[in-house]
Amino acid sequence: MTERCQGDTRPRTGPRARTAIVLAAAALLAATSAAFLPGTASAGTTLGASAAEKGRYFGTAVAASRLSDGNYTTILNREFNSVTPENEMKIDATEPQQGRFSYGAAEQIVNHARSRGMSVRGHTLAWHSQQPPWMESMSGSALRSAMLNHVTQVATHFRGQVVAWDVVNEAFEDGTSGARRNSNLQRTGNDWIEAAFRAARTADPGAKLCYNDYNTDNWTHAKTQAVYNMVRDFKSRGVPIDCVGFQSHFNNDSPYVSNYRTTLSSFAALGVDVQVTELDIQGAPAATYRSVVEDCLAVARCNGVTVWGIRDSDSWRASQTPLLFNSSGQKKAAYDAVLAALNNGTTPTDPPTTPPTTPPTTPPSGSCTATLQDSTRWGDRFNSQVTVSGATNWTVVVAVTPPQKVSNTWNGTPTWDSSGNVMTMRSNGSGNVFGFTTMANGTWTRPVVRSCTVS
Ligand code: 9MR
Repeated sequence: MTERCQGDTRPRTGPRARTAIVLAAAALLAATSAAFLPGTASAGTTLGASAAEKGRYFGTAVAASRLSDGNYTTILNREFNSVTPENEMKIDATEPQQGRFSYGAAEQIVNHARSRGMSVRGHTLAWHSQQPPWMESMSGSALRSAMLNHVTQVATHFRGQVVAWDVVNEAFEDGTSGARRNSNLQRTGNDWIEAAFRAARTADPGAKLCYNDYNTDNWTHAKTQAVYNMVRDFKSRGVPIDCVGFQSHFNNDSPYVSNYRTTLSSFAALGVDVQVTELDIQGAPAATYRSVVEDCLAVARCNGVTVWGIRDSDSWRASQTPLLFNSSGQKKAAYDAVLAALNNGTTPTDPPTTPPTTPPTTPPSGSCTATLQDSTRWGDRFNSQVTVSGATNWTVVVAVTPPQKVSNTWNGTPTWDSSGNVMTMRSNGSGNVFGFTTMANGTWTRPVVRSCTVS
């Protein structure tokens, strides 16, 4: 029998209801256990939780102006575990006058996300578009210095809060030339991109640094090949690049193609992570959404998928109804397809290895008990799940061993101590099983539950 703790506000129930609850709990436990056996289907019920069980994130672009819309934030908080500010971190927003930085709207999104355990993608530090007027009219070495100062200031301001930065956005020409886009930044010298990456690395050494672009999905296209060659060159010369973002705005003129998976895996083979950064698909066909997610899951270094908005009415291409929720916030068929793909997904190019065989740890408890179990393990990271019994409003403290880092959590609200190694996870109404992904960074020590208390 489960001990009832002080602060346990569960309603007391009669014998029949108790039997039903016990049966339901047993079924849930069976489903949950199955979910964490490598290679089997899992039972996540939201995009973020299901993606996290696969060691991935599922994100969305967020507009600060919509955070006061309850329908919008309900879906955001329920479904997503990563956010990208849609416009609030761009150059015109963060440095409207030269040397005068403005972070209010970006911070609103960052705080909303991080206080709920969501990670943040930073978008974008250097771009030919959405430049403030003062920058648009600059050129030469003055522009180069201003651009590098911008990268340094913004990346420094958000240091430690952004897991991945789109350092440079859309620097290549469309069409068949494979050339760099002719922009004021490009005219400062061909090395402007690598200069931006080096400045970003110095400013925030802990963030992944990405190159991000559109129409780079089709492996046979000149633009895709041009970006690939740049990344290969950067890797060979030690330019600090960690990831490539594929915006993936698909429509009738620029459709999804089946070689998309080849594109993702070919870039990953260069030694960079890949991320689907701005996904939307004209008409939101369920099958295409499913394919995109399956392609990401098939590539071990595909970290996650971000859709470019929540409801169709939030989209920059609203008339194409390209998103997962309709304008009233209801789930579309594409949503179900994405969730199913996430729950069915395996990582065939990087099969999980056998989890450590040490028995589950049951630490001494105060008024509740938290049991940590190993689940899926990949080449660079592993998942753990913690089952809490004895309380619904619990707080569990878990520690990982440096240089391990927790990269993702689900079914709880985490906060961190200053070292970043001790996570305090609080219940958020998602039940009594929470999970997290630990980046091993070469150390495979099991995380340890330090305490379980009733909040
Ligand atoms: O969704 C963004 C929209 O609100 C802005 O008006 C537009 C201005 O350029 O930028 C949109 O986001 C773009 C993103 O930053 C980069 N890739 C293309 C996106 C869609 O235009």
